[in-house]
Amino acid sequence: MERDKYLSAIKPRMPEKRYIHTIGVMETAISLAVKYGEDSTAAETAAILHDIAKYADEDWMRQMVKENGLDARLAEWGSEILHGPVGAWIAETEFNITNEDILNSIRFHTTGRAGMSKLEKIIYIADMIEPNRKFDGVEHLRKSASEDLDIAMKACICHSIRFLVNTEQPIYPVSIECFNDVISKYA
Ligand code: DGI
Ligand code: FE
Ligand code: FE
Repeated sequence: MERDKYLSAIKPRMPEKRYIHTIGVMETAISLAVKYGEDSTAAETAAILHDIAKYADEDWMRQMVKENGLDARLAEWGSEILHGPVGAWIAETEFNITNEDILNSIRFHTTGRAGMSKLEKIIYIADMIEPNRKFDGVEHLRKSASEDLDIAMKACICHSIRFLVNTEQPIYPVSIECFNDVISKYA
């Protein structure tokens, strides 16, 4: 089964805690896919692989970005922002995943982006609300995900941008593009 193949590929690349998080994202993404009429196998694959590059060496990731023509804006950023795009590149080159929607769901799982697909929203939201996540406001995000995918997406990106501003962290332009897109559509 593909699930077992992907799970055994990610397990040695991350600490136990991150693996447990990944299982939580997988289960949450599958249930959102069933609820909102998305392909649950695609959701499963994207969820299992979404953090595959989380513990990759930062300099190696920067090198991959350069050598493989990934978004040039990434060059200035650390592993928090690099692990999505580099993870998508690993999924494509090492696991031969060709489904662009799965690759984009991995690529944009940290920042979101303008014009996200249903699968991309599912992975972005599942990453934030999976059962092992514990932060103020997560219950509200879980409740909105049980009601409406777009309203949940808006609540999640707003939470993320608010957190970054409150903690005085630089915001990657693609995160802002996501925020602007979502608030203009779902005011
Ligand atoms: O990999 P995870 O911890 O499961 O979650 P993630 O990929 O959504 O986020 C990783 C981190 O990146 C998290 O601490 C939030 C942070 N992040 C998200 N968007 C931005 C960001 N950090 C900065 N500096 N700028 C962003 O736009
Ligand atoms: Fe991540
Ligand atoms: Fe994650």
